[in-house]
Amino acid sequence: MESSESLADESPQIAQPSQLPAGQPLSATQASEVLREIHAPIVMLAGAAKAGKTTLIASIHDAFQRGPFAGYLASGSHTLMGFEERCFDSRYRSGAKEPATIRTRALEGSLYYHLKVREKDLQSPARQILFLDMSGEHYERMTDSESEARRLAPLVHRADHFVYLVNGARLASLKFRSHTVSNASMLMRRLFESGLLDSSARVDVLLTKWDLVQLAGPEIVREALSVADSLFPEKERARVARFRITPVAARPHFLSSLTPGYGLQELLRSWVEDLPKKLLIHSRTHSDERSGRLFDRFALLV
Ligand SMILES: Nc1nc2c(ncn2[C@@H]2O[C@H](COP(=O)(O)OP(=O)(O)O)[C@@H](O)[C@H]2O)c(=O)[nH]1
Ligand SMILES: [Mg+2]
Repeated sequence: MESSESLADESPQIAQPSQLPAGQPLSATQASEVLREIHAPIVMLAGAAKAGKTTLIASIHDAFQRGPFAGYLASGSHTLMGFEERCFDSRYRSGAKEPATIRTRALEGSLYYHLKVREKDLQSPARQILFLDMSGEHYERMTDSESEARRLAPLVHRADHFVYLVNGARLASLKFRSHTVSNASMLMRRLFESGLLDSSARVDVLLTKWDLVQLAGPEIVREALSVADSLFPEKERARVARFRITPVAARPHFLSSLTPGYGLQELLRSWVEDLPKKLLIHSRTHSDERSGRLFDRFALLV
């Protein structure tokens, strides 16, 4: 089986661990080193090209430049330069009608962004989080090919939160809706059928660019919500530990009344605060009081 590192090998321009202070996004190997040190939860962002993955990460960084966000202050990042590069393009074009984000090149493979946050009252220790941004091409290939899905399996299993971005603007558009729906349901089916999402998975479906959906009118908002709801059958939702659908607008259009990072504050809190998957599995195993085996009950006593 191929390891997750093989994806990082596709990223020739990524710095080596010794160059970490450069603040560039981390490859899978570098992220493992950070993880060993800090036990940060991993938030894996999945979705077609242009769904809004990179913008989401950049908008969280941007929000922290303005002040507290989700009740946190930013207190550092190993990947500051990477964040800055992602944000630069949209800041530079702040006068433009449509904010734009530098495209995640296919060659970049899997890139991790690290963030350290602290409650704004500074009463508790800093918490850390890693976002995994992968080029949409990986997900498109995964939809078509079982072997690509297997290739990504170690990353999906390792992620504490599997976040699937559905392009809300496309969901709201008559022209693109059926294509968006069929792609999204094919990918979710592949993830369930190949066992990539199991009973320990926490899945967030984000309906991105919600500002554009709202600008299209209340009827379109209702339609987009009901299409999104029907995309993920109850039976599949019940197979994972948690399933939520949240409309978000990382970088709203200037005509929209939504504020930047709309919908992301509660999500960020939950991604930071929820027990990492590893600990969750342990705590579940240990609290299995139904087990009659003495050895299992022993685990409850220690
Ligand atoms: N109006 C609007 N545009 C957005 C929003 N989020 C992302 N975009 C735009 O959608 C395009 C694709 O975003 P990007 O983050 O590069 O998608 P990725 O390929 O999934 O990483 C860019 O032009 C973004 O500026 C949003 O919340 N509202
Ligand atoms: Mg991208």
